[in-house]
Amino acid sequence: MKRLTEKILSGDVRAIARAISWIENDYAQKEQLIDDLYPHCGNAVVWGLTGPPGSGKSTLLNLLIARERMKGKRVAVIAIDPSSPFSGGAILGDRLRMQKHSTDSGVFIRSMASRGHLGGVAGATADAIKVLDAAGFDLIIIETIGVGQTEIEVVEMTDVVLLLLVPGLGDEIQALKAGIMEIGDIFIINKSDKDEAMKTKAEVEYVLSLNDNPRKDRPNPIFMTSAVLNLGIDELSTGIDLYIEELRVNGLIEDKRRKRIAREIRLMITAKIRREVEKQLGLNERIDSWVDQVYRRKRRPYAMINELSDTFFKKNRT
Ligand SMILES: Nc1nc2c(ncn2[C@@H]2O[C@H](COP(=O)(O)OP(=O)(O)O)[C@@H](O)[C@H]2O)c(=O)[nH]1
Ligand SMILES: [Mg+2]
Repeated sequence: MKRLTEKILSGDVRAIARAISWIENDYAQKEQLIDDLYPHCGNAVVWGLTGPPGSGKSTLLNLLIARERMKGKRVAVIAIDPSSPFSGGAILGDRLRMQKHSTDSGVFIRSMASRGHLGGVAGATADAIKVLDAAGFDLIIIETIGVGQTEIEVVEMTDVVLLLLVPGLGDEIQALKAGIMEIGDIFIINKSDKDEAMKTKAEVEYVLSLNDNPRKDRPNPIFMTSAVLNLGIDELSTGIDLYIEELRVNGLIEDKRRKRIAREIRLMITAKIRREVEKQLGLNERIDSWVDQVYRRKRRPYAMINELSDTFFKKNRT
C-alpha cells in the first residue's frame, strides 16, 4: 500500500490506473489508499463536461486537451460510463480520437465504469478525482456520456460545469431547462458550423434569463465552438480560466468545494450505514420471504418494516 501511494504521488500511470480500478470495483483497500493520498490533494482544478450524447464532447475535449497542454498543464480525463462495461462503443471511438495524446506523459485518459461503489457513481468520481489530484495533475476533466440524473450527480463533484448543447435541439432545450440547464456554469454551443447555431444561442440565452439564477448580476458565459473546424477553442479555453479565476477571487470556489465535501459525506455515511443495516438484517437472504409474506397478505407492510427496524435498533443499542 505504501508503495502504491508513493507511486501515485510520483505520477506513475500504472499505479494510478490500478487505484482507479480499485475504486471502480469497490475494493476495501481503496479507503486506506484514498486517505493516504488525501493530504496531497487540493491543487487540481476540476472541470465537468456534460451534454447530450453526440453533441461533440469528446471531439471538443480532444482540442481542449491540446490547448491546456500548450499552457503547460498536466491533464487527466475520466470518461464516466455509469451504465456498464458493455457500452464500450462510444468510449472506443473516443479512445481512437484521443490517441494522439496517448504518447504524451502529461495526459492521462481513462474511462470508468462504476458498479458497487459505496457512494454510487458520484462517490466513485470523487475518489478518482482525489487520486488524480494527488498524482499531480493540474487539470482533471470529468466527461459524462449523456445528461441523465447520474451524470448530473457526477458533474456536481467538479469545480466548473461545462454544458455542451448543439443546434437543432429546439424543443429539447425547453425540456432541458427544468433539469440540466441549472447545473451549467459555462454553456457551449458546439457545432456552430451548422445553420441554426445563432438561433440556439438565442434560445439558451432566453432559457437562462428565465431561471431564477442566483447570480443574476453575473450571467453564465456562452461560447460558440465548432470542434470539427477547430473554431472558438481559444476563446473557450481563456473563458474557462477567467471564470475559475473569478470563482477564486470571490470565494465561490471554496463554497463549491465545501458543498461538494458535504455531499460526499452524506453519500458515504448513508451508504455505509445502509450496508451495515442490510448485512445485519440479512436483507439479501430474507427479502424473498418478506415479499412472499406481504404478497400473500400474511403481514402488513408497515408493521413488518417497523418490527425489522426495531430489531435492528435494539440490537445496536448499547
Ligand atoms: N458539424 C459538426 N460536427 C461535430 C462537431 N463536433 C463534433 N461533431 C461530430 O459529432 C459526432 C459526435 O461527436 P462526439 O465527440 O463523439 O460526441 P459526444 O458523444 O458528445 O462525445 C461526431 O461524428 C463528430 O465528428 C462540430 O463542431 N460540428
Ligand atoms: Mg463522448
